[in-house]
Amino acid sequence: MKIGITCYPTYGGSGVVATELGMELAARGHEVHFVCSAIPFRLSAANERISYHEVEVTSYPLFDHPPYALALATKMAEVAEQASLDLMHVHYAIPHSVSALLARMMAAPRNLPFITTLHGTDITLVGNDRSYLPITRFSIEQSDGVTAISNYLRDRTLREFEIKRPIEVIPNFVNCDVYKRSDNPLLRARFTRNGDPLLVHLSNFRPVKRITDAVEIFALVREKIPAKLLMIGDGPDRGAAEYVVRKKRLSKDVFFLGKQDHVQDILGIADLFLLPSDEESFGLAALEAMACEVPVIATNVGGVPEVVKHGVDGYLFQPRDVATAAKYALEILTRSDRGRSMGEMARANAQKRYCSNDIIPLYEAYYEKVLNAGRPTARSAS
Ligand code: GMT
Repeated sequence: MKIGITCYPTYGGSGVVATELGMELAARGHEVHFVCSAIPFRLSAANERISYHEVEVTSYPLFDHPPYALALATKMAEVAEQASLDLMHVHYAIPHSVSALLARMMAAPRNLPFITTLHGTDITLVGNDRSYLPITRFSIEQSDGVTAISNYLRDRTLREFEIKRPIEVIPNFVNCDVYKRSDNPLLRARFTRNGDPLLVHLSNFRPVKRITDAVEIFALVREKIPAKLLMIGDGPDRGAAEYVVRKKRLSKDVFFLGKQDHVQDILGIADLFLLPSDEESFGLAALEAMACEVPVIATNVGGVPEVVKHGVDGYLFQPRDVATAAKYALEILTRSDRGRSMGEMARANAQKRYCSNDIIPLYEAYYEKVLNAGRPTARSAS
């Protein structure tokens, strides 16, 4: 198949999923065209079946806001024509599904179906802003196929947007051959020389991630045992988290590593993953940690309980209850095996339910289903 993929290229879960999906599809023989405003940050162009088409958004003094959605629609239609795309697959509804809808109309009479994958904040935050709700609902209704990355997100979208069409759940995935335990002693020695436990957090540091809570949890752990915290990522709340670190005199114990390309290397040496978000429709970073045999302590919100089983892969706690999270963290880290058996269980569960080898074929089958539904014979038969 020839597949166009659009996503936000910046540090964020939806871009990661779209990029990993494109690379997995190319490895399985499909031709993949990324149509984005910049190269997605995890995209390695090692595969000849992957191309990248940049959306150039020109500005003009008259425009308060450069018209990204229109430039994107134009580029999608152009790429569809030049590369004879079979379909477009857009990640994050706003504004990508609206652009794909325009591109489908521009491409007519050529058939250019599009699939929208909902990731979370496109529904839970942006889509619920009254001004965005009608157009988000419209573009979801108009999509040729819609997927959501958890049951929670599907149910919430159907309920809050009063959507009547079916939404297929295709969960996020992890490449279990790439994300695995590495126990790299040299890398570990960069952060801890005497075997102290390593806690880790990974996100885009937006307010919804509550990264100051990650530091607060660590501070409570650090009061009881020596330990280090690795903060991977960057974003608006980094300054606030650095302030808490300084205030609690933890500067020697907390490392802000910035945006990292190969997060699996760091996850692979960690002992515990912290995900204290206020809202999380899946929690991809937690799954990546689990695949690396790292137990997870996460908030009991959104789709997280579908991924992390309380008492099995780690523990769940109520948002902002840092004391309970710290208690769970200490319970794991002070065990004689420092949570290794829980980590092994976490990997086994990640492998059983979320390996790319099992999830990518679900996308392929869904593409086929959408393509078949759009073929003239199928239309006249229905
Ligand atoms: O977490 C973010 O704010 C980024 C956001 C995105 O769309 O880039 O992440 C969402 O999509 C991820 C990938 O499907 C999910 O794992 C995250 O749970 C989801 N974030 C939220 O729901 C807050």
